Amino acid sequence: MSKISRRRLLKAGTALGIAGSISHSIGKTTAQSSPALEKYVQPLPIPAVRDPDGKRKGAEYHEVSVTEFTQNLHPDLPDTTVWGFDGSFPGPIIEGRRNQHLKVRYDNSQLPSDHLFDVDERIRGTKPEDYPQYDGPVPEARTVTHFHGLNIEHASDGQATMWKSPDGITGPGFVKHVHDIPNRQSRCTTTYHDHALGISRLNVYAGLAGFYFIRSQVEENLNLPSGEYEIPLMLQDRSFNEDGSLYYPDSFVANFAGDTAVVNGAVWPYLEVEPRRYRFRCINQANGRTFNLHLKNESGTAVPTLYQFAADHGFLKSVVPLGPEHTLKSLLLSPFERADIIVDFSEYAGETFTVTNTAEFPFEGKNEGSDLPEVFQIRVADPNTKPKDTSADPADLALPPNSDINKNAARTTRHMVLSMTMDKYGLPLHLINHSRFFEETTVKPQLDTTEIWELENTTHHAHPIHLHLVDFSVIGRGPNGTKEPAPNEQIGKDVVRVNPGETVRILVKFGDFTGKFPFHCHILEHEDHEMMRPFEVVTGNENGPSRKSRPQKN
Ligand SMILES: [Cu+2]
Repeated sequence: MSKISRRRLLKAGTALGIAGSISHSIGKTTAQSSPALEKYVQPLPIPAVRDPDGKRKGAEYHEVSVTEFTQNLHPDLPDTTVWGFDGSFPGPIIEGRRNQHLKVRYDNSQLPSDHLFDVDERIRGTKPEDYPQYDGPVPEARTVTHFHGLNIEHASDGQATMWKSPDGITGPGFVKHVHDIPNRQSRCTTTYHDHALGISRLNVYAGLAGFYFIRSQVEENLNLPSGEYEIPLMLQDRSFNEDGSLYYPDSFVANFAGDTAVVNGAVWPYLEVEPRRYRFRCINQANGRTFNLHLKNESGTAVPTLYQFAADHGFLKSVVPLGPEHTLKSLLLSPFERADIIVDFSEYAGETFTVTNTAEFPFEGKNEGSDLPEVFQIRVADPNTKPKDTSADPADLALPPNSDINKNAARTTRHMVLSMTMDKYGLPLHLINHSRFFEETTVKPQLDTTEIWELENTTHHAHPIHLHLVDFSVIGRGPNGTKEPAPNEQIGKDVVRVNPGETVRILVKFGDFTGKFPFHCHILEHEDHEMMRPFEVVTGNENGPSRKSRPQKN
């Protein structure tokens, strides 16, 4: 399979006078239909856990390549040119242990200098004049890898202006090559993914994402299903051209979703399980699509309960059962939200479950049905002898106490308005407090203080709002921010869904590091087009040195 992408061929074709079709849709795009691909004909791939490349200053050290390569995503689809980490899409699992330092460097020097997709220069961050006090070049291909949800110093955060091009040009925010990760925080399932200003949507869609786990003794003491019974699930959507290449619109669209489900880099895969308990680490890693997941028994009978014990970080207050017999019927994940769940298949030998999706796109909080109604399939084996399963019963799993954020400690309340307008090109422009990314930093929490942020959504679509550096509690939602949040989103969050017409109230403690960090919508098309703002954690004099972080309880 040629490494030349369709887009590069089209560019050449246009130069020769052959017109390529260009979509100028500004709303939701359905311009492209992927080839029809048979569902559930290939097994779910499980990403490998990455071995460290050695040690540096006592910390395990990883040096991860960022390259372009081809990978087969479905047996009936020609190989797809993607970008990925260590030559795989998604990248390998990088594992940290709580309170043990890890150092990671990303090497993108072998990446092509032209992008896999068209870079729309109307979007901020794609040209030198977009940056304040910067007159260097802004190459088309640039990457910077962010570790999502980590309690980490500014310089290691992998922020939007810290990008680097394959030939070594660095963005104005670039500080250092090696990310220093202290892992001084609770266990979590999270992700490392691209965050380059103005092209994050393109880089992540090209494939730049992988799992990051923090494991802890506290978690291991719970006796959860482990080893081959612990399954990571990275949920994405993609669209394809007939030649197998990824389809993404040539011009900016504010809402784009693929028409094909991709899980762990495979189109509509199936997973074979034994009739026993499994743990699933779920992340919605789609650019902009929300998933509202249900199990459907193909024989029309009952389905097992999904027992959720963690959201983005740490542990929930207690296990939350999800399913048709419970208060919460489904697992709702907006982009980059996570869920750790246990499912017991022991009573379902020989049965097949389809994982279905009822979230509309773009998501409006209605759950009225999806254009992508199926995601993957789970087939339970029917062996002669029942497998031995000594893992804990999720129905009465006692979860470790969380170091809850004290609501009474909040001294500052900030109101943030999520709004939509049009930019000078007529493109939909989503903003936070009517401000763009490079405007003055006005949000300056004091180190070691707790704040309440009120996120008011005045637009017609839901926005998943993410804060770097911290995890937070969700203390209210609904029209006035006073409705109790669902039990599986109350604590341990770093992304929160804000539905249209809602005000979501979050409780945030700025505990460990000073410095500048972004908060943004995690719909990548919105984030790329200005729905991102900075906050700066300051000490009394605003310029105090970055303080060492302290271990947390679990
Ligand atoms: Cu948004």
